[in-house]
Amino acid sequence: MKRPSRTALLLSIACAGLTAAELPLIPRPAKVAEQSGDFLLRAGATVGLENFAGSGLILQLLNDSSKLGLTAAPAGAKADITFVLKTPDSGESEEAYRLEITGTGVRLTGGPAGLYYGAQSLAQILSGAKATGTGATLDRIVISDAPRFAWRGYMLDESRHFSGETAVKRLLDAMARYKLNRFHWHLTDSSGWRIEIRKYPKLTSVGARGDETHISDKLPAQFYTQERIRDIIAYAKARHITVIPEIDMPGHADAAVKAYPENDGGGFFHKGERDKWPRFTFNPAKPGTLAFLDDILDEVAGLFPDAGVIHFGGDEVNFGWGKWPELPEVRELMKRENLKDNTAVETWFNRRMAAKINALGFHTGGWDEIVGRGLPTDKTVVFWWRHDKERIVRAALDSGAKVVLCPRRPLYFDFIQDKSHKSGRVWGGFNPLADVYDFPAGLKLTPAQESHVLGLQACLWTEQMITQERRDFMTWPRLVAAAESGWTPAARKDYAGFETRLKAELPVLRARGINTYDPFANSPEVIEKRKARVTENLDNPE
Ligand code: TNX
Repeated sequence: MKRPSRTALLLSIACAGLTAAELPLIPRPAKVAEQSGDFLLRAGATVGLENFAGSGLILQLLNDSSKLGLTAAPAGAKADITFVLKTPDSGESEEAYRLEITGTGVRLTGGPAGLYYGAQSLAQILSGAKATGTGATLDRIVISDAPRFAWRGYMLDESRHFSGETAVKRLLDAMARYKLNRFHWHLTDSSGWRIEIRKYPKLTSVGARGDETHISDKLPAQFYTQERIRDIIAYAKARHITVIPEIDMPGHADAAVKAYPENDGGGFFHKGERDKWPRFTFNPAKPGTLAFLDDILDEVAGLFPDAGVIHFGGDEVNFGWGKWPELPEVRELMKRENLKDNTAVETWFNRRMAAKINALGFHTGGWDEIVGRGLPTDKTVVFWWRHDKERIVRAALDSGAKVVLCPRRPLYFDFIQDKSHKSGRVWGGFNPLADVYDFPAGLKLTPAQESHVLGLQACLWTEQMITQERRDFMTWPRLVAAAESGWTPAARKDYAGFETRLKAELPVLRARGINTYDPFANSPEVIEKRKARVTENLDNPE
C-alpha cells in the first residue's frame, strides 16, 4: 500500500479539525482543538464548584442535560468536573472561558460569567454525548471561547400584548442557553403601561388595562409589580443577563397620558390612523410633565440598579407632535430657548431627559432618532433600527457613540421568516433565518466602526402577536441564529454547519415548551386569525 501523501495527511488533519468544529454547540465556539481519546464521565461523578455568582444553578444545569446524577464535591476535594474561578487577563472578555476535557476529567476556567457560559457549553455537550450504562463518553477537547460582541440582546414588547412572568422566565432560560446577555424590556407604549410606579398608581390601574387588540378600560390591568420586577431581574442576573428597562418618551405615551391627562402633548397624525392614538406624546415642555417623568425615572433607577442603561425610547415622535406648536408650554419654551421647530423642541427634550438619566448614574439608551441631537457620546447608547438609513448608523459610529445594531431587516422578528407566511411584516423582503445568521456581514463595518459596536439585538414588536404560541413562532429559531451572530467570530461562522446543529436543537426548544418554527419542515404558520395580514412598511417615510 502506498504511503499517504503529504496532502492527504494534511487533509485528514484538516478533517479532524472539521469534526471538532461540528461539535453540537450553539453558538459555535471561537476555538476548538480536538485531541484523541475520550473520558468517561461516570454517573454520580462529582462537580467542584467554588462559590461564584450563578454557581448554584450550574449543578442543576449539568444534571438537567446529562441525567447523570452529578453531585457537588466536598470543598477542597478533587472533583471529576472542576470549575476554576480566575480573574480575566487584561484585555480578555469577562465572558471568556476555557473548557478542557482530558483523559482524567473536565476542567473549566473563567470569570463568573465565563464559567457560566462554559457550563452552558458543557451542558450542550453532555446532552449530545453517547451515554453508556455507567456514564457518558466525552471526546477529549479544548475549547477557548469568548464572544465577538459584548451586547447580545433581545427586546420584548410587552405593551402591545402582555407576555407575563412565566413566558419571560422561560425566555430568559433559553436566552442563557445561547449565551445571550441583554434583555431589553419594552414596558411602556401606547397600548399599555406595564410597570408599577408607586408614586403614580394610575399608570397601572388605568394605563395597564387592555392591549393593542382590546383597547378597553374594562379589562383587568396587566402589569408587573415592583416585587415581580425585582424577582425577574434577579432571575436574569443569576443567568448573567442584564435587564434593560425602556420607558418610551416623548412618543408612544397614550397609556400614561390616559392615566394622567395633564401630561398630554397631543396625538397621532399618520395615514388615517389619527384617532387611534390621540394622546401619542407627552407634553415635552410642561414643567409638571418633566417632573412626572423624573419621578418615574427615579423609581426605575432604583428598581434596575445594575442595568447600566435606561432606555428612554425617543422614537417616532414626529408621528404625534402635530399639536406641539399649539401648546402654551411649548410656545413659551420655543421663545425662551430660541427653538425654531418641533425637531428643536424634541432635541431640547431629549437633552433634558438624558441629563436626568445620566445624573442617576446610567447611560441613556435611545432609538436612532437621537443621533445628531448632541447627547454626550460617552453616556449614550444608540439603537440603530432604521435599516433603510445606513447613513445614520455610520454617523453614530463615526461620532464615537456606542451602538447596538438592531435594524428592522434582519433583526425585527415581527417580519415574516418564510415567503409562504401570511401574517407579519415585509419591507422589500423579509427576515429569513439565513439573513439573521449572516448579519452584520452585509454592513461591511470597518474595524474602527466595529470597535464602537456594542453588539446586536433582535426585537419582537407584538402588535400582531396576541398569543404566546405566535410570539414563540416569530422568535424561534431566529433568536438562535442571532445568538450565534452575536457570539461567534465572523471567520468561524458557517451557515451549513449551523443548520446541522440547529436541526438537533429544535427538539430542545420544544421540550422547553417553546413553539418554534421549523424552517426545515416549513411547519404550519401560527396565525392570529383576527389580524392575519402581511403589512408593508408601516413606518414614517421621513
Ligand atoms: C417601529 S422600532 C417602532 C415600534 C413598532 C415597530 C413595528 C421603534 C423604535 N418603533 O413602535 O412596534 O416599528 O415593527
